[in-house]
Amino acid sequence: MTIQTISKGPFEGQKPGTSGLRKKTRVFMEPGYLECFVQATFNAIGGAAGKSFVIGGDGRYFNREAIQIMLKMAAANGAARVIVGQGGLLSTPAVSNLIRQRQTDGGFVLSASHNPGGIDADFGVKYNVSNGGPAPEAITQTMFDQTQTIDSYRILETADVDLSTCGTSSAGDMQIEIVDPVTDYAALMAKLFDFDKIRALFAGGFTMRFDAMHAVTGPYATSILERVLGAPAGTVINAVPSEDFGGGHPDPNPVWAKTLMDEMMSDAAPDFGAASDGDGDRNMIVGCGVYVTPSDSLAVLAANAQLAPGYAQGLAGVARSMPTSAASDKVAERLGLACFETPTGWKFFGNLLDAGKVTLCGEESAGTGSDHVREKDGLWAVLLWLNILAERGQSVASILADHWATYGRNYYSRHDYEAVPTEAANALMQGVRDQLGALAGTTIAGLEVTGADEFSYHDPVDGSVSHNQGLRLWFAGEGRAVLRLSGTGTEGATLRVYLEQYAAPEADHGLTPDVALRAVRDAVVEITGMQAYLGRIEPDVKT
Ligand code: VG1
Ligand code: CO
Repeated sequence: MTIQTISKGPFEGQKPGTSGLRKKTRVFMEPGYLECFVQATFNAIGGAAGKSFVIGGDGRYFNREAIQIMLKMAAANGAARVIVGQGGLLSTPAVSNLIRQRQTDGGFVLSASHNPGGIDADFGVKYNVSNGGPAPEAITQTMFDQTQTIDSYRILETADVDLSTCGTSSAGDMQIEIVDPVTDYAALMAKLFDFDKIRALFAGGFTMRFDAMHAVTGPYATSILERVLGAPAGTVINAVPSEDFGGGHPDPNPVWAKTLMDEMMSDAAPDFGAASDGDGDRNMIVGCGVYVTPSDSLAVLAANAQLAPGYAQGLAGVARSMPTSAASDKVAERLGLACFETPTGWKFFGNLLDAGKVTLCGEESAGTGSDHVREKDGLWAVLLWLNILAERGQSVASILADHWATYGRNYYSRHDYEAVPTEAANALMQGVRDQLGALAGTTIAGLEVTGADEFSYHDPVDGSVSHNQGLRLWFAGEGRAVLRLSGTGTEGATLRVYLEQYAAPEADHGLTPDVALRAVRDAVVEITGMQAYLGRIEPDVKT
């Protein structure tokens, strides 16, 4: 075993953001960089001695090299056992499941999620704890503190492990088990959903397109949808994970999954379309001719989950991240379910799920999940939709229309302003913060502001408080805007502006989001002084 001493030079500590640590790939490849982050993580959890971990990633550039380094470090730090996905592949929800099923102490996911991959793109590492969920803030803070003082890491000098075949081997005293990435996950899905019903749906001619975006869900979707459920070959497209995701962003939204969107909006559209992101935790749902916003998807799933065997007992409650629309609140209210609002990032759902307070969780950024694991789960959401479609025998469009007629429609859109100079983004946010106390009661761009605040979350389970979780503005007529800075970007700052407008059950549900959200957007442009700070009011991406 070698203890490598490092000069503080190349390593710059950083607090893991909403979803682990993300950096340019070349930064992670600098000698000692990945190593220091991994050692800081081991130190933060009280060492790795005698512990067991799961390791896998989304197959992006540097995935396998990083795993080899981490295995040697785990061995040198005295870990007892590491479970690795064959070929180095494991989706984020599959890692969460393996941690829980095999009762390991934690796990690492190597991914920058929906960010592009390649030597000149992004890489990332997430650490999950023994409940299968992302490390909570107390641990990420300790990891960060460790990165500030770290001056050495432990690594075993040994040969690389063959990741390509399942089976057991060892590195020093540590046992390594290479497992098929799909098997355990597929077994869990078979327990939650009525596979016979879904099989019958496909056998009856129901058509679907699943875009794996050259990322990790390819093998999962091909195995479950095509092999187990009998969907025709070719249902899953872009199914082979590639190191640069075919040159695109593996981000399942109408912008990056444009080919799928175009097909779903065409005359030749299949009945159902879906996509997932780099690490398989996000989902996009599209019906023939109709896009389902992630906020609406959460609400529809909450209203219909009982149709699937795994949720037949009903839901304990529903949680959504603060910027997510209130569509799921409307369902919870009517069905008498508990309802929670948490900061952005899946780690905040963990306590609620562990305490049995909620069964379903969701984020506007295309993340939906349940208490089956402690991560959001892209393919799970797709299977729940399929189970509901099989039970209801209606199209996605008619399920959505029924839903809006019952609960009303929460028009919703997120506008992203990317690669903004950090100072400009901070100044814009501070400018709004300074006005918070004076906004309520004023009329801006013709719209009355009814309230404004900065969101702080009080965790009802452990009592912890998280401040500065986004600026909220409410408007007359159930309009809302939220402003926050991204924690996952790797270039400058990304300003996210979330726009929402409720339309009651009897109101017009046929407007385009741009039209329905115009008044709220005009007010936000004026309140933020966006033109002055950013030199523009048009976002880079609208989802
Ligand atoms: C974004 C999303 C957030 C999500 C996070 C991780 O964070 O907004 O909802 O939890 O990505 O998703 P931010 O800070 O950039 O807004 V993923 O698929 O990385 O694991
Ligand atoms: Co992801």
